[in-house]
Amino acid sequence: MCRRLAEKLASVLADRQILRDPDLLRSYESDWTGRYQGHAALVLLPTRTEEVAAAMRICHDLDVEVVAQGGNSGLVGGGVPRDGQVVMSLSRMQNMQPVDEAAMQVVADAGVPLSRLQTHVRAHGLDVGIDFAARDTATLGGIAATNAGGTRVVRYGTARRHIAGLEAVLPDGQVVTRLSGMPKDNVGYDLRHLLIGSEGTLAVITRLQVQLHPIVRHRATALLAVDSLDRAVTLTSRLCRDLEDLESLEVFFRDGVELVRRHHSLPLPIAGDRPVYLLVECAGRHDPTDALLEWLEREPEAADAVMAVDEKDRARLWRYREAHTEAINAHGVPIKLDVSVPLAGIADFERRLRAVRAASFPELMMVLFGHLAEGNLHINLVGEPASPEDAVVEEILRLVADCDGSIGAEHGVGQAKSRWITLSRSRSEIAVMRAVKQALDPRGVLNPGILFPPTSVQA
Ligand code: S2G
Ligand code: ZN
Repeated sequence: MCRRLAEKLASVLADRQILRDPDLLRSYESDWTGRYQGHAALVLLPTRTEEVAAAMRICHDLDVEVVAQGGNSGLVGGGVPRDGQVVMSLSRMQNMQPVDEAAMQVVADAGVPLSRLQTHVRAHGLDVGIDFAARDTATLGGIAATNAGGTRVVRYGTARRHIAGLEAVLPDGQVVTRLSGMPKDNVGYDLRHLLIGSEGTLAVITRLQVQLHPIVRHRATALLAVDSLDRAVTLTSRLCRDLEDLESLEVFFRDGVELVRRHHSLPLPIAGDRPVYLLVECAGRHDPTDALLEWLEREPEAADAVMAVDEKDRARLWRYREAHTEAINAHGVPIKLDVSVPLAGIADFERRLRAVRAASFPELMMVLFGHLAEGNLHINLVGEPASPEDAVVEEILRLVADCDGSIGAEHGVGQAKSRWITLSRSRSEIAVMRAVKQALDPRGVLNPGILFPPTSVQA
């Protein structure tokens, strides 16, 4: 099969676009945390949609499974092969069209890293409403496939709100293109929204039309230290109510700060040893500093706060938040669970989660951080669990469900949480999702084992 497959693929791709050498395959076979490893039969490096379509058609006709991969910055094992799939890497698809200033949109290939797009559009006085620490590696295709969030969701929403159109290759090689970009283009089902968040299970997204917004050049950033997540939630509600230029509201805790401080030899961000930190950033066309400063001065709960005095100081404060991932990974390969809980119940969830850890897996270090305004916590567990990892994951995800939360917030479901989707989706919802998968990918060649539970697990 492999020889016949390689021969057919050689008729549509150049030899340098078909990787076979195990040493060359390796970086595509493991996710960046090292937690998800697999084996690729081949890695394909198409440079444009037509090549993806031709290669997809060949794989489909030979019943060869395909995993689409962007920057391989995923966190749930959704973009790495399991056992002999072909990896369709979009990393060579990096074309960006000129910015459409009238519509404030731009069409870009799926393999463009977020930071490249940001540079491209900022030169035109426009910006992307999505941002997060992995901006140099995460690509537009993966951002769409997982409906990524990041640190500006409180103001601009998740990826779904920023994709005005897309082009994708269906499992049988057909190309669907909807790049009209018009705000009102309602003719039947919206394939764009069906594919956003589908984690490469329905189609390979190859181009995106990104909705931009006028760049905001003035930023004011403050770090608050508070005594509990309850207090942080109270402040969050007030900040969202009072500050029209609020753009980021990030929460992290004493233990994560300690890890970052040790990893980077940093001082305490604020004098004193407080359990919870809230990073607040406002951004506007006019300087929001005074508004934020006045709010801090009149808010009695914000007694312990520092304001960034300049760009360098702003970056200093953000580092305590953005360095969490790397500091955790330096400590060991984490079990990462990205969940959402209704804001009103998130403090109670945190207490119960810490109690579960203490009772069920005290041997694991647990670091929490995330995007508080949307109730999104990133749960990181590091160490050798005494019980099977699945048992640890299941106990936490069942607690999330018990707190009316969602087991998937912004990283996708991937391999990591597929067996537990019934905790956040009803059987009828899963039946509809399976029907859509069956309709678009009847041979099941696209990203099998992702999103849906293994058939052994009835869901
Ligand atoms: C974040 C990505 C990294 C992680 O930093 O907001 O979504 O470690 C995360 O979960
Ligand atoms: Zn996040």
